[in-house]
Amino acid sequence: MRQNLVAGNWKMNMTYQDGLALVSEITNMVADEVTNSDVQIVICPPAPFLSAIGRQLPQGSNFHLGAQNCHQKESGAYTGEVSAKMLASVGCEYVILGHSERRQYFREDDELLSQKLKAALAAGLKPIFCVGESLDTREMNETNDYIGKQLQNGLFHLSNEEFEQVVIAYEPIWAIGTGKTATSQQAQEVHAFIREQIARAYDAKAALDTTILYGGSANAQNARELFSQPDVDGGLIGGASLKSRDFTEIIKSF
Ligand code: 3PY
Repeated sequence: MRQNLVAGNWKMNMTYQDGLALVSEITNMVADEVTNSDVQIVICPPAPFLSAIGRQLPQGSNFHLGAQNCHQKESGAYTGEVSAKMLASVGCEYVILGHSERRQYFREDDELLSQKLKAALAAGLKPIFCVGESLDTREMNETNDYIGKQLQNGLFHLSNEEFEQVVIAYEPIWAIGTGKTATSQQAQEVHAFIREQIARAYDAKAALDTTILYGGSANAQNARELFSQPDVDGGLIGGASLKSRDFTEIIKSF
């Protein structure tokens, strides 16, 4: 179901103690706003803190726990890896898949991401599936082609029922960790394009019902403008999710 959603992607930041302190600040600062609104908040800490952070989130509230990655197999001899089933067993409801940092540094391609999506869905997790173009691709006017292929090859193999569980995040690579943000108009154009592609691959209802987040240096200053766009349903937040004041301002930006 389409909903306003803000997810904090901590990436490989924070110690256990800092993470607990941050979550306690966030939940205290926005307890009332979150209870009285329909915005969903997903906290995605590093894997070792998931269980403890999950216990700290107010139960039965709009706060949810998410992971930053999962392995494609359910279990086995894959030293150092974490399966979707394990994530679900510690209370995760969401998992980020296909973040450009994983595509770039860990060579995750459409084929692998397709397997990870299936594994996440089989474990009952909701994937937050990331797509986004490089600066070169944008400057060559190939953004739509590029994102269309990422969707087609990585995501649209899912059945209608599986696809209903998916959140999409548009994260232009040139805006990640660079301090550059897409203008609200650039974000809106790509989000509208993604919705059109969903309508073609599935149907108009699926397109209307899908939550599409913007990510890439979204912050307390630009969130309101971005979230006011008709096809932007919230944000996948990097650096600004590590500061309670910034993250809570973003949560209040709808
Ligand atoms: C960023 O905003 O830097 C992100 O990559 C969010 O996932």
